[in-house]
Amino acid sequence: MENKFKSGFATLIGRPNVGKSTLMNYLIGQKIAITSNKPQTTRNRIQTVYTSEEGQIVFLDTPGIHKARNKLGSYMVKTAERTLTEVDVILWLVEPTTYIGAGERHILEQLSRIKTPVILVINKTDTVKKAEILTFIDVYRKEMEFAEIVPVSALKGDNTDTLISCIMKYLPYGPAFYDEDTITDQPQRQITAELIREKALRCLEEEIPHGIAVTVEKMKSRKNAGKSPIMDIEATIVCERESHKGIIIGKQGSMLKKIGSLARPDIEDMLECRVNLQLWVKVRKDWRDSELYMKNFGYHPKDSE
Ligand SMILES: Nc1nc2c(ncn2[C@@H]2O[C@H](COP(=O)(O)OP(=O)(O)OP(=O)(O)O)[C@@H](O)[C@H]2O)c(=O)[nH]1
Ligand SMILES: [Mg+2]
Repeated sequence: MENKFKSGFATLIGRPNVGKSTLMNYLIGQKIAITSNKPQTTRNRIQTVYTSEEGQIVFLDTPGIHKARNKLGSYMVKTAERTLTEVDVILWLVEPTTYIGAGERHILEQLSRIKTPVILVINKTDTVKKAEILTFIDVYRKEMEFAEIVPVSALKGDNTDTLISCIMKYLPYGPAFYDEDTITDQPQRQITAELIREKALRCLEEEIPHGIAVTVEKMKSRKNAGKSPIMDIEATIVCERESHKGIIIGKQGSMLKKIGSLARPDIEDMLECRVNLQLWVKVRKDWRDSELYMKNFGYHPKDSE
């Protein structure tokens, strides 16, 4: 039995907004990566672990591959592309459409240079008619040879069992990398910052969400809280302009309050205790082009080289 166990790494890549993080969360059964309907939500590589009797898959969720417009963008794209050569199998997620745009062409070119097996995952099948899916498969099949083509809906969980079986096929036999109860390598402090950023992304419009970073300054269990522990958390939302700061704070602090009250229950679920959350807003002009600030906010440019 023991020597039949498989284990290996699978990266999720694709253009922004195709549903990589939603799919990864669904597959591991927990919300670890934040998601939103705005492109470029994920900024770092996020590692999670799926374990079954058959084997262990270590998933790498990555930032969407796009045309970078600043240092943060290049960092994100490099972070994603670097995973291609580090894994046993690549999951390339695409939208359910017959149109292959410049974004997909760029990814096809990257994939043509490597030997790692690629599973094409056509996501969001809940948004199209079943009969149409075959035409998408045909269009992509002409572009390159895929190890497998699997249509799924990350939102509804359709066909995800098939996807897991397909991934297992391409993993080598070997012992698990992590305990079976390990879910992620993300520190709680980082998930806290990300959950706050997710609510900011969801509440704010226009260009503001892209220029936001979140730092957690304090995370401390309150002493003498008795049977029902409380964590005191202080975090800062960093933005790029004074005018953005005003919008993030909102009229009499209403927007900041909204972001905080949406983030708090999620953080409480994750930490499994009550949370007292205090949010601040700070301006750091054009931080997305400053390596120093990026490093401060958890995006280490050297890591992606
Ligand atoms: N209808 C439908 N929507 C989906 C599905 N999967 C993801 N979405 C939605 O697509 C949007 C983007 O999802 P994300 O998981 O954040 O996408 P991503 O690929 O991780 O995006 P980046 O991190 O920006 O690269 C969200 O609004 C999701 O709810 C799906 O199967 N069906
Ligand atoms: Mg994502």
